[in-house]
Amino acid sequence: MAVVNHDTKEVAFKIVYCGTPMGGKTTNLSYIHSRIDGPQRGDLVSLATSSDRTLFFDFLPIQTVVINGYRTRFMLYTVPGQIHYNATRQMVLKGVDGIIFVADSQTARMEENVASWHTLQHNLKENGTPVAQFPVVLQYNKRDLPEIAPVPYMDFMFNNGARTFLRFEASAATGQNIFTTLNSAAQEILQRFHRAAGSAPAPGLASSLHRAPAPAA
Ligand SMILES: Nc1nc2c(ncn2[C@@H]2O[C@H](COP(=O)(O)OP(=O)(O)OP(=O)(O)O)[C@@H](O)[C@H]2O)c(=O)[nH]1
Ligand SMILES: [Mg+2]
Repeated sequence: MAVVNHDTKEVAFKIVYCGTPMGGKTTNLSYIHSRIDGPQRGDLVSLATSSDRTLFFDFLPIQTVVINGYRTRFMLYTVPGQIHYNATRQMVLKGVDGIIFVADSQTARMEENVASWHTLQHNLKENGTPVAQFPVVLQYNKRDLPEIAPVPYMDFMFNNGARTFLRFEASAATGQNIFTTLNSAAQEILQRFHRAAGSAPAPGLASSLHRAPAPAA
């Protein structure tokens, strides 16, 4: 649920990266953190185990456009993918405005992708934000690896219901479509927010997340 602060003239939205254990949720946030200009982003906070598995969540605040005089912030969170952390996932999902579901494209991970997708749908229903009516974007991650499932196969598994989700082939390791995924989720969230408020959405959000130039090779 968007948090509007009329005193500081800010509106904040919460985006949560969910998905398969080791699918690349934390790597998405690390990439975004490394490529956004300093003043536009806060610190990346990661609560992880010694082997870099997310224990509670990762958190990265980013600041984007000014809409009707209000500064817009997106609070990016990840959840732990490991099956036994579902209570934590449900806690992090409280107040969520939009979801990015990160699936691991490797053929061998398909069963875990499906289990994670079902758990997410269950959690969103419990949260009162069923997947059918909520901003959700799919990301088929790790497309840089060999032995990945064809996109039509992944669409058949995750995107063949009554609602067609926006979905992107991505690689959090190389940055392929990482900002495209984030911008699409942000657009869906803003459109929903403006529909509810009866106002016009801001144009061109996609260009408002300024990417720092790629580091020299
Ligand atoms: N080749 C490749 N490796 C990736 C990609 N994204 C993530 N990885 C690797 O996959 C492993 C797991 O990535 P994480 O970002 O920690 O995955 P996670 O979804 O946050 O995992 P949990 O927090 O345990 O659920 C790490 O070794 C990453 O470097 C990708 O697009 N391509
Ligand atoms: Mg993680």
